[in-house]
Amino acid sequence: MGAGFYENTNGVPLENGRVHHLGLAPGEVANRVVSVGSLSRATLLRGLLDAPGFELTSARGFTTFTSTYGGVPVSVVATGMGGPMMDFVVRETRAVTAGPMSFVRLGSCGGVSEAAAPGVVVANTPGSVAVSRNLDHDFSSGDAAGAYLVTERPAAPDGPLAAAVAAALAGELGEARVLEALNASATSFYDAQGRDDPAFRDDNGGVLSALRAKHARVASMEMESFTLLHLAACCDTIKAATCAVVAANRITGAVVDTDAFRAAERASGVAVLKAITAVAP
Ligand code: R1P
Ligand code: URA
Repeated sequence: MGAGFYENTNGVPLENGRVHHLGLAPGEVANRVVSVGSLSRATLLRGLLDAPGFELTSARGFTTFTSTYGGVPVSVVATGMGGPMMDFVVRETRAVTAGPMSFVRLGSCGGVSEAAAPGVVVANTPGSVAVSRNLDHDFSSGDAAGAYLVTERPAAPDGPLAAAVAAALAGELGEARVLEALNASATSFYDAQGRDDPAFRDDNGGVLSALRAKHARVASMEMESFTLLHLAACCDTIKAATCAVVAANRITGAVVDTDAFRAAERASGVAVLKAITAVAP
């Protein structure tokens, strides 16, 4: 009989000793993980590590780089987009490591307060709420009330790790370019972030104003931070913190210059690597 497709179908499935979606085996991912959305940002951060080190792209498109920064083991994982992708990263890296872990997400985001100008980095010391399309809403009714759900309680980061990230960002970018504020993670780049798409009935014209009315400290919107912070809060052995570079301001319509965005990603990458390697997992 041939080997099964994978083992442990009711837990974290393993395929030849490797987690099924990230493709990693024990020893290939560090206890400190910097999570980024895009492969280009992961590659930029890999270039900041002490040496190129281990590299794996899984069949499902997750790329992991593992090496050291200042002599401390660290991995950079290209997560892809959305909460479910972050869920794979957190659970499957947890499954193939031993001992405490720490995660810092360095993302990009939309600015949803005037202060979150393009090129500013939002450090989510207050954590993140979540915004989702309400799948029980009748999108044919013509009544937008109740079409989106905004959580009440933020998922909080680890305090010392989040403070270290904010301080390191201020050190690399200057205090004026760092905004400590609440994030909102949306289930989509489009509907739940209030973008117009006339091809679909989205009932989302009021979603950003409802979010801002409910959470006065919200300044950034992206897609993965809530899942990371929530899972860390539901696990006794994981600390997490998040931050993101503002690509565009959703209130003013201002968009970051490409070179300025790349420079902010790089400086933030240095900051995040310094912070995650300075704080014990
Ligand atoms: C959407 O363009 C993507 O950008 C943001 C969102 O969370 C989403 O993943 O983050 P990343 O730049 O880290 O991917
Ligand atoms: N990523 C998002 O999810 N939203 C934005 O507006 C920008 C980046």
